[in-house]
Parts: sequence; structure tokens; C-alpha cells
Amino acid sequence: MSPQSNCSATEPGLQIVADISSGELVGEGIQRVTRAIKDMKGIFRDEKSRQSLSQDAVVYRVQAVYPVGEGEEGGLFWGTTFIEPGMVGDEYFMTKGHFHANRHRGEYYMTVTGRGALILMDENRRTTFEPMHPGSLHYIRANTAHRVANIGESVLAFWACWPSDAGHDYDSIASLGFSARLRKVNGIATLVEEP
Ligand code: PAN
Ligand code: ZN
Repeated sequence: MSPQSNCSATEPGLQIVADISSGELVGEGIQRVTRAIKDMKGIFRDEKSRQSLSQDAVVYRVQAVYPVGEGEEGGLFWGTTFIEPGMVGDEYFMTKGHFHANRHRGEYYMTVTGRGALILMDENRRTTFEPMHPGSLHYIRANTAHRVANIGESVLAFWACWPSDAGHDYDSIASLGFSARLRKVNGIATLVEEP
């Protein structure tokens, strides 16, 4: 047996390549979700501003691979999120944000390109944020709601890896929100407590 054959893959793994400069996933079986302005009702503070924007404008899109069924124990999912640059009132374009439905599940994010902020809220509703820049690695603890805002002038792309049995709880955020919002105050991204 030649040394090369020892190194060759015997079983097909994921037939996917993640482009390290753009974050784009290329290959078979990628699931895609797009969130436009019209899908973001109730997420931003300034609902009038949201209504005044082009409703089909894309806020963010997600590409993800699900090698096992959603909700199944023991697997891991991988996804790229691309957030466009833009504002709704004084808030940056951002993801809806969620807790994991299974509160005991964490996640990793890694920024590929752009500038952003990872907004985190713990179970005591204490909200903080971590700056995101190419290569920045973020460990999202269990029991922590997470949302990402694009605070730069170009697309923000980040990778995420999360357990297949994490699930997503959007309802808690839809009804109670985060305890603070990232707003542009005098040109600076500032976390402002909600009244
Ligand atoms: C990410 C998010 C993705 C989109 O893959 O699902 O960034 O954000 P929303 O799910 O809040 O719309 C993740 O955190 N998965 O668990
Ligand atoms: Zn998550």
C-alpha cells in the first residue's frame, strides 16, 4: 500500500467547501434562509423607520449544513450568516436573536469578514457585547441569548457551529427583547439599556 492511499478518504464526508475569504459555503445540501426588512417586524426599536424602508431589502441570509436531523442528539451544525450593512433608525442591521430552545446548549461563532458586535444576554437579563472582526472567535455560553449587529460599512460574515439538539427559541426575544440595544450614538456603537 502506498503512503498516499493511507491518507485518502475512504468514506465521503461533507461535500462542502467553506470559502475562507467570503465565508460562503459551496457544495451539496446547503439550506438557505433570507431575512428581509419585511420579516423583521417588532425586532427594531423604530418600527416607523422599518416600515419606511424597501420591504424586500435583505437584512441577512444564512447558509447552513445539517448532517443529522434538527433536534437529534449528538450532531453538530455549521452555518454562515451574512449581514448587510444598514440601519433601521439608529440601530444597525442585525439578526433576530434567540436563546437555544434547549438552554443547556452553547455555540461558537467566528468572524470571517466585516465588523460587528455579538450581543449576549444571560439568564439574569444582563446584556453585554463583544466586538467582531476577521478571525475573532466567540464562545456563546449555554443559557445565553445571542444576536449579531453589523456595525461596519461592508457585509459582515461569520461562521457558527452549534449542537444539533440546541433548537431556537425566538419567542422569548419577540416578547421580551434584549434588555439593551446597540445603537449608533454620536457615530459610535453603544449599548443602551431599554427603559
Ligand atoms: C446562528 C443564527 C444565525 C441567524 O446560526 O441562527 O446567525 O440568526 P437568528 O437565528 O437569530 O435569526 C445561530 O446562532 N444558530 O444557533
Ligand atoms: Zn444560536
